[in-house]
Amino acid sequence: PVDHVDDGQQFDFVLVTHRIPVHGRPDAVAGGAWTYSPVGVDAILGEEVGVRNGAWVGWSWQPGESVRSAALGRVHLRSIELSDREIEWHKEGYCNSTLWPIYHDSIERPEFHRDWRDAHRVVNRRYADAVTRVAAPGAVVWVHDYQLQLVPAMLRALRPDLRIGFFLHIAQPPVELFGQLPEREETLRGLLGADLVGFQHPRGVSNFLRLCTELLGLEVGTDSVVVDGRRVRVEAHPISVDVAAIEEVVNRPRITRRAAQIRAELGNPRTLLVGIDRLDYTKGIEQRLLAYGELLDGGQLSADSSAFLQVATLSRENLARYALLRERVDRLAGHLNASYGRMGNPVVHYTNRVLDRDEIMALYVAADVMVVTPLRDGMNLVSKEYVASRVDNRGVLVLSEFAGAAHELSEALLVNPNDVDDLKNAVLRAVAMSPAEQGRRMEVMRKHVREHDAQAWVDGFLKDLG
Ligand code: GDG
Repeated sequence: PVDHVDDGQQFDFVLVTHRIPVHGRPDAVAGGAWTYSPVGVDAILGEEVGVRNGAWVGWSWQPGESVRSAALGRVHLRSIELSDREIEWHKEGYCNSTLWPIYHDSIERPEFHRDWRDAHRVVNRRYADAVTRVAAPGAVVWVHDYQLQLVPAMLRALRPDLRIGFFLHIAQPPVELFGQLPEREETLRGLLGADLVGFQHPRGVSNFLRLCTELLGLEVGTDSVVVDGRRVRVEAHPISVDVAAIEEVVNRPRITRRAAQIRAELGNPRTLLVGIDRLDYTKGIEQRLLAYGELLDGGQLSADSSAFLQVATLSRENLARYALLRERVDRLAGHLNASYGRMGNPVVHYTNRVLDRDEIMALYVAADVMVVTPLRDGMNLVSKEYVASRVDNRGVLVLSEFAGAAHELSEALLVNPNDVDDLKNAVLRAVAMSPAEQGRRMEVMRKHVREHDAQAWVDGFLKDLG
């Protein structure tokens, strides 16, 4: 729980994300407090805000709240309010139904509505205004992700004294896709308000530079763009996971016991394949289940020797295409169980529940093969978390070449998830892989994520932002 403060204080470091990691209502019962609960990347970012005695600005996911400030130790939270209409038009509309599909290969068709765009502009402006109130002269401001791409330029216009960084968590599309966006120029100009624009993958950098030339006619170098006489740096800063924290958790006896218990509950299959994703059409959940089904069908795998456990936490449930996806995956899992499972012993274990962090870690420990097959993914932290969790250097990662992580985790079995045969072959190779080969591959990948962990990502970005 956090205390409320609203003291007009200003800060030398301001982190800006669409949401701040709190729940509860600051003005409600329960002691009138938010609960501040950052996990994963949020925890690392929160530590950085604390170390720098900074402020964190974002939406608290609470409609119509009245208290907007709180402090947890040295983390000062400042919340942005969004109306129900803005949640519908800016978040569910523009962010999740216009931008998200375009930035994911238009797997699902993007929708364009001027009302959504207008709400999006208003909301971005609200974030920029909130930052100007808490940023001290010359402060460093780090803005995150696709929901807030207009903020850097708005901030620069309001406060040219600020040092502004922007990081995009999803993949920057090439001109052939990005060019569909009616607000393509406005979006690029929004980002160019920053001093440093960071992407997950070198291809994000080259796509962005090409967009600046082709759509804005700007002069670009290999890692910068000149705009209005200013040089904007454009760099790849692949995000990562807190390897030390993950290693600490998976080494706890309670987690190893739970991992063994999970395997026992699933009938101690010789090979346990696991997938963990938000239920999103970009994650390739259907593709991997189809491939697994064909392997059962062809007799290359059996329900006696293998089991598939898929965690697909519900997300964006208000949107029709996510509801339809849920129905399709439900049907597919049901079909596989009806065809290949036995009474009381399903072959696909499928849940939409949000599991707690320890349970996710136990699943990583339990998984012989981690199947990560997105059709497009900025990075994909699940693949890096799995690698970080394999302290015994065992286990195989099957990874889509369309995840940003494939650029770094080259010792994974890389697949094209649109190619069912390729997926099937990779799964069979994973199942049959010798412990020696598993160890050799996992060791290389573990070394990489240890040397490039989440703290290194934060430090690298902020050092270059200067
Ligand atoms: C976006 C980009 C980029 C999942 N289920 C549960 C749970 N999780 C956790 C995982 C992981 C995180 O959620 C998912 O991260 P991903 O990176 O895989 O995917 P997105 O949500 O799409 O994230 C992505 C990322 O931003 C960061 O830049 O990598 O490309 O799309 O940490 O462990 N955690 C808990 N219960 C669950 O049921 N506790």
